[in-house]
Amino acid sequence: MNKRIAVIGAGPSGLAQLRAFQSSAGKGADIPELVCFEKQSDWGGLWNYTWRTGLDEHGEPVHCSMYRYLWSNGPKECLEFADYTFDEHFGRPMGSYPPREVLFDYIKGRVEKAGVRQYIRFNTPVRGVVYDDASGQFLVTVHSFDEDRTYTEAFDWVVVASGHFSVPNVPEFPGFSHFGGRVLHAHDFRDALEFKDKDVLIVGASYSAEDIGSQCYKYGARSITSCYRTNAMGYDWPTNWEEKPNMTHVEGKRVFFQDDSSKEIDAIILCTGYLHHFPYIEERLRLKTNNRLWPLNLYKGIFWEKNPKLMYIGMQDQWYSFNMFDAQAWYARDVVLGRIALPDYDSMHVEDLRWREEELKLQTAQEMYEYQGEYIRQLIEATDYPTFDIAAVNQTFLEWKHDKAEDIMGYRNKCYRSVMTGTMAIPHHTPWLEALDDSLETYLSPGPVARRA
Ligand code: FAD
Ligand code: NA7
Repeated sequence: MNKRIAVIGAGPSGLAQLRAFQSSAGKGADIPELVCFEKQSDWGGLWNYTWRTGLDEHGEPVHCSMYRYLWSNGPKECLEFADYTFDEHFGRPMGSYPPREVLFDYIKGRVEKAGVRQYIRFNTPVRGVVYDDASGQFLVTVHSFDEDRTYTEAFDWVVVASGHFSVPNVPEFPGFSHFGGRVLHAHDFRDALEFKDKDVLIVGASYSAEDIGSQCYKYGARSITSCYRTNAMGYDWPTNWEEKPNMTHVEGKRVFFQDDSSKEIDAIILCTGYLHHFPYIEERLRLKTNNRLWPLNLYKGIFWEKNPKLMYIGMQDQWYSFNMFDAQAWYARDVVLGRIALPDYDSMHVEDLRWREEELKLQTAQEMYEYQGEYIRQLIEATDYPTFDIAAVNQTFLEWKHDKAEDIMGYRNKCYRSVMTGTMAIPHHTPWLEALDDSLETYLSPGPVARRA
């Protein structure tokens, strides 16, 4: 095939796309030339941890939003690759909520086996994507930091897999500019030990709020106050954690809340979410959405309806993650390979609007992950991605929700069964709250490892 496809980003979504094509090539299919542009020096996306915050060594915004001591916030059994199981990678059962480094190792294992690193140009941020109506191709402009050179190449398709949990949404509250402590966004949070013995305020009520607050608690913050805009998280928090309605303003180090209470605070951590931000994509091709289950204008949640040679992977809010990216990548691949035909614009958009209509009716968490599960099921049905029991994964999500409601600081000690292999997870050697060392070495060892100072 004398065609070219650009994949932007080598995180789990971009790697899923490379793996999808490689899998077809392995079965004898003629695939387009693959070029993946990755701005970091390694693959893994958010899972590729860096201590850096702000700008990186090249003056590029740091992509990483993960932090030290981050453990999976959902059961690994819900994100397992159907074509590369935890059993295959680790060769033995383990806990259900591994730390970041362990999941990073798993993500790498699949793509190392697939041999797709050769397609990736690292240290190469994409600076521009425009569609050239005359040639019917995309012109992708990138900068190579290794060569200190900006260049443009033409592609027949573009897959945007640059993620959407990296550019912080940063609200401002009156008094911030004179706050006597530190204000930071979750994106710049790296090490909970910084907040030991401090009174911390967490703004927001979603995953980052819950997890960063829990990290601060685990590593010795004096108190945690969290505040919400819409709904309280409502867990049975430890005694030094209180939840309040949103903050209104700050005076010195005192933070005021909507219930007229106030508290002296050392650090405010804005866990206020992220922006879908694609400044490098020309306006008429650019996805604009908030973080939700059904961003509009993407047929099948993938294809830019006005120009479906442009595809987006992983742009949804994520109950499902790695295996959803796979389902999308396999589907996108089959469209590129001509195995699946796309309908005309009107039909695509009507279907798109139908999914949005359904999304707007969702009330409960259960309805939400079942909705996303059904979406994935339909995608998988159309391709040769190994089918798996979505209903069973939904059931695991249900148990996870119950386990969290029962014990927010203990749910990570629970174990679930893999729907891919039937393997039951086994408890980690140290309960999560006491497991201060999150290294791969310690996690995989039979017990805590004595580490050099
Ligand atoms: P990313 O992982 O963000 O990867 C995008 C890649 O694109 C990056 O490598 C980036 O460098 C590259 N890139 C960006 N812009 C450019 C550019 N202009 N040019 C070239 N390359 C570019 N999911 C779970 O399943 N379980 C969890 O426990 C979990 N925890 C999370 C915790 C945090 C703090 C966050 C922020 C997210 C978490 N997630 C979790 C969700 C996470 O979004 C997915 O797991 C996954 O990383 C998404 O993959 P992605 O490839 O779509 O995006
Ligand atoms: P989310 O899930 O998008 O949540 C953002 C949260 O921030 C949500 O609770 C919002 O409240 C809250 N928010 C946003 N703006 C404000 C203001 N101005 N004031 C108060 N609260 C605000 O982002 P997360 O970072 O938690 O999670 C993203 C990913 O990271 C996720 O996949 C995880 O696995 C890790 P709302 O409920 O909208 O009122």
